[in-house]
Amino acid sequence: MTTVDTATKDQNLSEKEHTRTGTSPEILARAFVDNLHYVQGRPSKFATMHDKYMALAFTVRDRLLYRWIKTVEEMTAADFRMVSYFSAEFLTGPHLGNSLLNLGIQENARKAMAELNIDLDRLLEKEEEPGLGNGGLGRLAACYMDSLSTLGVPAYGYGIRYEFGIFDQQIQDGWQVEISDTWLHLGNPWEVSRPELSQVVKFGGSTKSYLDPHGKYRVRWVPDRVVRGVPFDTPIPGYKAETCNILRLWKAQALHSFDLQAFNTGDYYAAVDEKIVSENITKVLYPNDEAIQGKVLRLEQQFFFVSCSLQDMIRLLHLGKKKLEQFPEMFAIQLNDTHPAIAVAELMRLLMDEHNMEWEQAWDITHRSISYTNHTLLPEALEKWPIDLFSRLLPRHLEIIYEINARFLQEVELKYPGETDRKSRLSIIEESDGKAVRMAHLACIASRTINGVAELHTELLKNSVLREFYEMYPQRFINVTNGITLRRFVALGNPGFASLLTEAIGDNWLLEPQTELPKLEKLAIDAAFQEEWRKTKRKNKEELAAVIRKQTGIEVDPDSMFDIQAKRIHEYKRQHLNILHVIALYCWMKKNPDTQIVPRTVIFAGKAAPGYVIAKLIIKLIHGVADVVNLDQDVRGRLKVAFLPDYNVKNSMKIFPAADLSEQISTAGKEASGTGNMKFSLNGALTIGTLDGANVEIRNEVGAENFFLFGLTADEVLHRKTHGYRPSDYYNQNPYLKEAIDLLRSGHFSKGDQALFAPLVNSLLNSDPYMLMADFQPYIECQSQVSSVYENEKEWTRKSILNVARMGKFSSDRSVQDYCRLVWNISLPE
Ligand code: 26Q
Repeated sequence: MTTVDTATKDQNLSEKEHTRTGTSPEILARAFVDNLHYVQGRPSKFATMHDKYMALAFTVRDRLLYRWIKTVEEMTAADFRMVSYFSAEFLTGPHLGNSLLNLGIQENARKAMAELNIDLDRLLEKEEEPGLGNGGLGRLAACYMDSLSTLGVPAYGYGIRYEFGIFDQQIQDGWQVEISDTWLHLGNPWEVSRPELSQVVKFGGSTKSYLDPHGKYRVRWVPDRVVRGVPFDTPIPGYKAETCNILRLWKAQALHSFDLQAFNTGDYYAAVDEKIVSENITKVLYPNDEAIQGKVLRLEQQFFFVSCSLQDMIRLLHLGKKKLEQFPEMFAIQLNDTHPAIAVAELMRLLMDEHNMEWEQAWDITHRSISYTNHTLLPEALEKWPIDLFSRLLPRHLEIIYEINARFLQEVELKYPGETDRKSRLSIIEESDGKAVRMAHLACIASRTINGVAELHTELLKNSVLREFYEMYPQRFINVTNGITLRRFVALGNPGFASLLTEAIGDNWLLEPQTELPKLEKLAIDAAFQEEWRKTKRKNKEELAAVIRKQTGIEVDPDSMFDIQAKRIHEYKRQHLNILHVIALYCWMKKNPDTQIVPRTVIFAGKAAPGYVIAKLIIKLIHGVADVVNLDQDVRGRLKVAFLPDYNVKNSMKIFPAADLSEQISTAGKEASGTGNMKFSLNGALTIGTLDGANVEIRNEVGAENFFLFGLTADEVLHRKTHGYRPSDYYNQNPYLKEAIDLLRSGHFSKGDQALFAPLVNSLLNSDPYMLMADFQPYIECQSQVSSVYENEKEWTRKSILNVARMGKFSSDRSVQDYCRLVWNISLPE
């Protein structure tokens, strides 16, 4: 008898009838009341909205855990290869709505709540999202978890349970202010802690070599600190699927919470010191993306979760009565960028030092298990760790890395005899300006495959940042274009639109978008369908307008074009190019007070890394422009600007559905892929964008005629840079650009303060590393084309429909299928 049988046996009930597994409205209502009473400990009449949210969350969690148990039983029964997705970030977004959708019990839950006089939507609103990521990379990991479960691929997501996730953003006087995130303060009903599965992680100290009784050379690591890692499991259900995988996040805990000796001698602070220092490791998410800072705590975080996870995998291997040699057959480890790349050295150490394996065999196992995904082309964003910091924290790993490097450099010598410069460029150890460990090199040398996240990105990796690795190992390099889950970002975020699609083409588009969405094409010029299409968009815009009013006090007109840029604030993403266009439009409107033009609402959202001064200044500029434009009677009804604070997964689900125009305007060659571009487009927005990241493929799919393209290509950007780019020439030669910049310089958007935006203006005029000046004119011309197409409602709608019809490729199910085939060698269940 399986455990699943025993779970329902006690009441002699079938799965359908049992309080913990049944899904009818009656059973859900009963389970809810049960949980309200016996988990929350609240009489119904005193229950707060939070109590009710918790009671429903626990009700749903029971059903998830039931599926998880079944998944484990299946996993152990068969010899599956399992994915271990290693990521320092998982940006899951709220769980309740998504779980209801994936379990197929949205309607029944709504009925159950209605029975009890509770509005389900209000409960959904209560959920605070786990902000355990910065942006694209963390959200991608969450989309892949959804797809893995949906496709029935056994998988663990391994990461860090940060006590404080990404900060909450407030705006004060136009400036970003960071407020610490306290997502755990009311408890987290979605996780189950598993203290019995804790692992111990070592830090610091030194190594000692010795000969074992067989005369074999061995190394012992004598750490000066040990920390316990406690796993917290969150079940991740698939959509309409049996499989429910687990996201296993590690929390750091002191091994001994109290140093009694210190306490007894009266030193209370010393007594709790270990506890505080240990628990610091998983306290807070570093809020910077792209830019790196060599902070020891960050390396501690990375090593901590990687070590816990690898030890957990070895435990699972033994549990399945398998031998260590079978590790690569049982596990495919995916490194989500280099943040977990220390896994290479840690797996080697575990196999050799703790399990007695020889170097060659350990290396073979490591190489066959690990693959690496790169997410950046910015050389300054490649992770490296100063040697002294590294050796103090991980002395044994540094020795192992030196040995990996020595062997690798021999291989390089064989292939390129005498090429010393090449060797120093390829070496894991950077020797110039202070020795450092280059994590991308470590990852490349060990990995079975190395992938970029969009076709262009992979090509650029091969001929720029990783070129010489490509020359060494051409067969390792592959592309897997990113994708997003349509369940969260279309079905859940845009329910009206989803119903419209389902009425038109049936509901299988959520699982087979590549074959089903194209069925919309024949409706692209159907007048009645177009009308419905516009109605849903209009309704979404009204909802967003209400959010904007509530959050910012700004009134925006849902009949105007919603032109939206929502993403982290970064110079390379060029929010300031967008705002320069707004300034140019504003100038033009002031001079042409009576000309009828397409009214626009330009909306921004996104967080800046707290230490990124220019990014924060861009936020201030957007507010400065908004303050002027929104109050100016001359442009009334024609132009509005709004900055929506605190962009996160939850807010984004209201933003994507309401967009007419999606801004994807990074300097070509800088954005690895982008995934917001996909989310907007799949919600019916048209894109204005450069040939960057996945934009290239989006344009290929939707057709050049349905994509507003402008700007230099990646090749042209490079060419200009190497042939003396002079940004001031554009300023001097383009009167519109000059006027916009001069107005900005004059203090017009800073209450007369000419110094405030000077750093921005100077950067643009003197160096302009992201080539806004060169792309300005093409951009405003392209924007004016956008306006003229928008004027033709039918034409715009037709393009919008075709756009959605052709976006099926960008489902994360397709990405995960690609990984299964090209990287993990996992065949999908029928
Ligand atoms: C590294 C070291 C120390 C502290 C922080 C970091 C760090 C943290 C997060 C570095 C980078 C990140 C996040 C990067 C990221 O989100 N990249 C984006 O990944 C997306 C998914 O592939 C792509 O679509 C985007 O193009 C890429 O910018």
